[in-house]
Amino acid sequence: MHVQVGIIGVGPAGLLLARMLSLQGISCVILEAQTRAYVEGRIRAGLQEQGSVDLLTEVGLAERLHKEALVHDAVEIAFDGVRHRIDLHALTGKHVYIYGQHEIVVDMIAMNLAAGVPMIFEAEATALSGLEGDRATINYRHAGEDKTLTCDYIAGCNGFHGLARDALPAGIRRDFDRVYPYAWLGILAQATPVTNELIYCHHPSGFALFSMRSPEISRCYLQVPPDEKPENWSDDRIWTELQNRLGTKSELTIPVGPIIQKGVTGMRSFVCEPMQYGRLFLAGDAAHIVPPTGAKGMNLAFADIYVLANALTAFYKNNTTELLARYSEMALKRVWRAEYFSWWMTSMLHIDPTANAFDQKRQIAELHAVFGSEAGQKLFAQNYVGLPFGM
Ligand code: RFL
Ligand code: PHB
Repeated sequence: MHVQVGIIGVGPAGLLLARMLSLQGISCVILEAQTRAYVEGRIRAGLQEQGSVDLLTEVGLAERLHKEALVHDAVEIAFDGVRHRIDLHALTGKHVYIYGQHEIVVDMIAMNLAAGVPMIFEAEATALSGLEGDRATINYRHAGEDKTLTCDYIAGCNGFHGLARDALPAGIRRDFDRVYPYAWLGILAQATPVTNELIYCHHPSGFALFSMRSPEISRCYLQVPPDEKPENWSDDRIWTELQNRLGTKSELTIPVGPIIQKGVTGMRSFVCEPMQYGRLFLAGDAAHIVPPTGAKGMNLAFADIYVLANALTAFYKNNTTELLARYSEMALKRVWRAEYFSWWMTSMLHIDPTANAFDQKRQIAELHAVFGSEAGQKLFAQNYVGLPFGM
């Protein structure tokens, strides 16, 4: 089988690319190692930037999102026992949206299938070749058989633990990496969110985040050691610690309810450069990872795809390879801004177990400097709501 673009991975990146290409009449196939039920049930991101929602709306993928998403004007940052409300909309004119990544994935799979985009589940890409030649090949395994797909271009949208990045020759590829000395214990609970906005907490016992998926479902996170086991955290212990980290001076009492999911996520920053080699283009987590604090991972995947889909469209419609040749440079500019912001927000709000007394005092002073001034709040807000796509 030959297609113009072979896409590896039914995640947000691969699904948006398939949608944008199919709207332009560019043929593509998506290969996915997992089952449809698995990818549709994978609980991950919750916060969409305005730019992501605008793009999803433009390509007809946001009908249900606009009915069900919670539209937020502000977030709260709690430190030194006090909650500070950051009015994102007043500071930037933009909103952020709460709508689960898996819901977007459900919507995008349905729309792509309805548009006739072939999607092969339980098809694991095993090798890429011909990247320097006239056509590229993806070898994959499906239903117990080895198969091949040839294509003009390959989009490696296969997430962090995938093979696409490894197809870049060692002499060309450069990795930039930082692993943080803490992780997040994330829970999903049948409990009313403590307020109707997100609260990010800096607390001597560690960071906490109060988020949500709906007015009935809370999504909360606690900073834990990197090797923490979720089994060490009973429901009681989780709720007690969440209440503790919300701060003793807070008048809020957290509504508790059954915890329906819990898991530990490691925290790292990672960038692979370049994001393109020959006929292979990397997008989303396949090329870069951010710690989840700034809620940037999926939004960054969409921003990459915006650049890549436009470059592929320019090639197939106008026969120009200029944008394709500049893909890596253009995408990386925004990637590094999001990497910087995610690192900054993470470093400001978490307790670093290696920090000394000076570092601890300096961290509190930084929080006052940023959130106690309008200039600081504005810098935070502009980055948090998301930089423009295609900047
Ligand atoms: P994905 O979603 O990992 O999809 C990659 C897909 O590729 C498949 N795959 C293969 N298929 C075929 N052959 C192979 N060899 C393959 N290898 C892999 C995989 O099965 C998978 O289906 O990558 P993509 O599309 O780049 O999307 C990235 C996002 O998923 C990720 O950045 C976000 O979830 C990060 N993230 C957040 N991002 C936000 O923008 N806002 C948030 O609020 C937010 N919160 C979060 C998050 C991530 C979290 N965790 C669990 C890491 C909160 C958490 C806790
Ligand atoms: C989430 O709801 O999962 C979420 C929200 C904001 C973040 C990270 C995760 O910064």
